[in-house]
Parts: sequence; C-alpha cells; structure tokens
Amino acid sequence: MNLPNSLIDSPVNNKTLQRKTPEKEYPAYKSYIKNAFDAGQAHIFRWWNEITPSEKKKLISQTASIDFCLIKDLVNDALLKTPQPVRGNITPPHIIPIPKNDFEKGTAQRAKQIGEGSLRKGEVAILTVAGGDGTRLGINGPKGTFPITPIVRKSIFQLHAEKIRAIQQRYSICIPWYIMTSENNGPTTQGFFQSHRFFGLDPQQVCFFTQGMLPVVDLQGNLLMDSKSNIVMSPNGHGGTIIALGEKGILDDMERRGIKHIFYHQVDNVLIKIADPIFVGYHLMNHAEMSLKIVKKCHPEEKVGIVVNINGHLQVIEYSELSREDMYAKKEDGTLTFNAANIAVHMMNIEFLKKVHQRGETPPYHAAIKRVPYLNENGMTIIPEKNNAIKFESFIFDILKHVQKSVIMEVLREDEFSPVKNMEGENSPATSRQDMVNLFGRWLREAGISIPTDSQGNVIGLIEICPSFALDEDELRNKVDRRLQFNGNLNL
Ligand code: UD2
Repeated sequence: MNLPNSLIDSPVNNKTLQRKTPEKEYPAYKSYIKNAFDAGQAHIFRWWNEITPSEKKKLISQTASIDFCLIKDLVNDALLKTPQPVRGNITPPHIIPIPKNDFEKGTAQRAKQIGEGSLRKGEVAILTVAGGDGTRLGINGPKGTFPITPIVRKSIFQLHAEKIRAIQQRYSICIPWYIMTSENNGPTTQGFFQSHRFFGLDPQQVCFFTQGMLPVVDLQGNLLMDSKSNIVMSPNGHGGTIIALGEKGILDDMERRGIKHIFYHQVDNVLIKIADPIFVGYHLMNHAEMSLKIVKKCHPEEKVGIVVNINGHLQVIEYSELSREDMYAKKEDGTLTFNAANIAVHMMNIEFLKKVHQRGETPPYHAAIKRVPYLNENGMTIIPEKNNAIKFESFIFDILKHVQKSVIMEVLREDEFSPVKNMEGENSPATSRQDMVNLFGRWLREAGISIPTDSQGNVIGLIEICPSFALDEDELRNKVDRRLQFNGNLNL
C-alpha cells in the first residue's frame, strides 16, 4: 500500500508517521482503507495528520461505506465510453387517452370505482421521493419545505399532507405515507415534520427512510472532498428507492400493513393528484406491475424523459439520451412522434418490487456532469464556474425493463404536472403558483363563478383552495357558494 504524499511529506518523524496512518489507527478498517488506496483514491487521507479524532472516525466510516470497485467501474464507463443516443426500433407506446367519447368516459368511470375500492380497503400506500439535493432550485434545505402555495405560502410537504388527509377523510382510511430522503436532507426533513406536528397526520403513518449515497468524483475520476475530512457524497438517484425499499425492510413493513400497491411521485410536483383512483383502477384492471402517467411534451427540447417502446419493450429515454433525430421526429399531422413525457407518477406492485429486489435487479447508474464546490490540494475551497464533477444516479424507470405488464395513462399537464425545479423561469415557484391559481380558477369557472383571465389565459388575481375544502373540481362544485364574487383574492 502506498502512502499519500502528504503523509510522507509530513513534518512529523517517521515513528509518529507510523502511528498516524489510517490503517494503524483503525486496524479493523484496514481492508476498506486498502480498497481506497488500491482504487487510486489515497488522496482522501491527505490531511490525516491535521484532522481531529472525531473527524478521522467520520472519514473512516465514510470510506467504509464506499464500494470502490463500483466507483472505479462507473468512472471508467463515464470517462472512456462516449455516451450514445439510445438505439433500436423505437416506437410510440400504447397510451390510454384522455377520455373524449362516452365509451372512454365509461371505462375511466369503471377504473375509478375499482381504484376507490382498493383505496377503501387500504391497499395503497403513498411514496414520495424527496432525496434529491435540489441544487437547481438553490434553496437552503429540502425542496419539500419550500413555501409554495399562492396565498398562504404552505410548504410543498404541507400541501401533500393536506391532500392525504382529505383522501383519508373521503375513503375513511389511514394511508401510510413513505418519504424517501437522503443522508443530506433526512434529519432536516424529519425535523420539519416534527415542528409542524406532521401537518395533522398521525406520526405513525409517516415513515421516513433514507436512500444510499455515492461519492462525487472530478473529471479525472478522483473523489472530491469538501473539507479535510469529508468526501463529497450525493444521493444515488431515485432508482435508489428500489434498493432502499428492499434493504431497509420497507416492502416487508408495507406487506405487514396490508399494502399491495404503491402510488409513487416526486416531491416537486405541486399539482400531483395523490392516489388518483382512476390511475389506481387502470393499474389494477390491467394487472400491471408498474404504471406511468404521461403528459404531451410541450416542445421538442423539454427536459422530460420520453416513454417509448424499444424493440417491443417499454422504456423511458431520459432527455439527455434522446437523439436529436428522435427528439424532432414528427408524425404526418405535424405533432411530435415521441411526445409521451414521463411525469414520474407511478403505480407499483409490491409483489413485483419484491421479485426485483430478490433477484438483485437494481437499476444501472447514469453519469451526470455537474458543478460541485470542492477543496483543492492546498486545502482551499473552490467554487467552480464550470462543470467539474461527475455524479452517479440511477433512475427508477429503468426497472421498466423487468416489467411484463404496464399501463400508460395520459393526463392533462395543466391539471396534474407543475414541478418546482428552478428558482426562475420555466418550472419555477412563480410558474407553479400560477399553475395552481389557474387550476383553481378552472374549477371555480366550472362551478359557474366568473374568473377573469389575461391574454395568456392566466387568472388575474390569486386563488388558493385548501385540499380539506375541495380535493377536486367535483367536490368544489358541491361546496362552493355560486353567488361568490371573485374580487381578485380568494382563499377557500
Ligand atoms: C425528472 C425525470 C424526468 C422527468 C422530470 C419530471 C429523472 C432522471 N428525470 O427529471 O424524466 O420525469 O423529473 O419532473 O428522473 N430524487 C431523489 N433522490 C435522488 C434524486 C432525485 O429522491 O437521488 C427525487 C427528487 O427529490 C425529486 C425527483 O426525484 O423529487 C426528481 O429529481 P430531479 O429533479 O433531479 O429530476 P429531473 O428534473 O432531472
């Protein structure tokens, strides 16, 4: 084993040096330390002689948590293989359309009854993935804590919690809510729920679990440090849900509670129709293992994954992996050939997930080039101006390749999809708030109340409707006073 230069060059005499090497101080961890050295990552111990005993302990336990062989393989793939656009016989998949005629409306109604039946029996759990770092939004803290609603500024988590309470009331049930966080944001997320008394939910029904983490490397494949004792780690992608559900015993916990299906969604979509009974019903009617909701892509370069069939098998191609030719391909009527945008709303069957876990069919990792602050070899923090790092993430939709039966259901973007991704511009808090106001405006208009809009179709003024008042258009129609005059600010 070669010692890192900083240890050899250290002013301490050789005897002290002998005592102070990581493997001498932590003999029980010798094999993990050797793995780091063998993988060419000895520099993580560069400041060993300068850090405190508790920092040493943390660095050693971080080292022990890293699969250096995996990282080496991922780095080699990322650095040596040129990413290729996905190839094969790519065709659009079969999609359940937004119901237009009586037949389609009747089928949707049947699906709804079946979905409601399953919800009433307590067979469905909610799973929210909230482990992302949310770097694009640039807030200090988990994305779910962001104050989002148009008037009251409830947090995204509160909004989801209130929808769950409303569903519970509607179906007289208690729905287990599983929230996946990461080591980076888990404690803050749990603290947020505790300080808000779980937004009126029973703390027993809210189950937090953490996903795995992977080290972040520079463009040469060296692990990055952000302090003299800390390796930069990043959540392993929402595909990490599959590993965590199995390894942390969550699937068993779900089974114990009588859960058969999971309604999965991303924390950042503020229009999410949690546990939509029509979607649940279609999933059940078709004995599907994993189902997806999609919306029509709004422009060829929109940053959403596209649901396609490749050589007859369902797959989501991430926006960064779609060839320009397929991105711009058009049908005869001028619409995009591949326009089924994945909004990351899924139904998943517990039995299917157990099989995936037992067979060790975990989703593969994808490399993403990002800008990540780090400590240079002189111990100075560098905030890079350009992309300098590689993060490795797995995607939940990659398990589609193990799926035999699936349902893809189209929904209206304006009704169900408005994610908060960026601080400004597209998919920002401002657009999400406007989308909420516009949705509530449409519900009110359907109930016969006049709501003014501007030339873009945006409601002029602010509206907020609490899920406990109305979870959907039908409930609002039954509850709202039709004599209501909108004066530009309405909080129901
Ligand atoms: C995701 C999808 C994209 C589209 C879009 C819709 C991927 C790779 N792409 O794009 O196809 O569907 O969403 O909004 O998913 N998360 C974790 N742990 C992680 C990483 C992410 O829990 O390690 C959560 C994160 O908290 C968020 C969600 O996954 O709720 C999406 O993450 P993202 O914002 O990085 O995904 P994005 O916008 O690139």
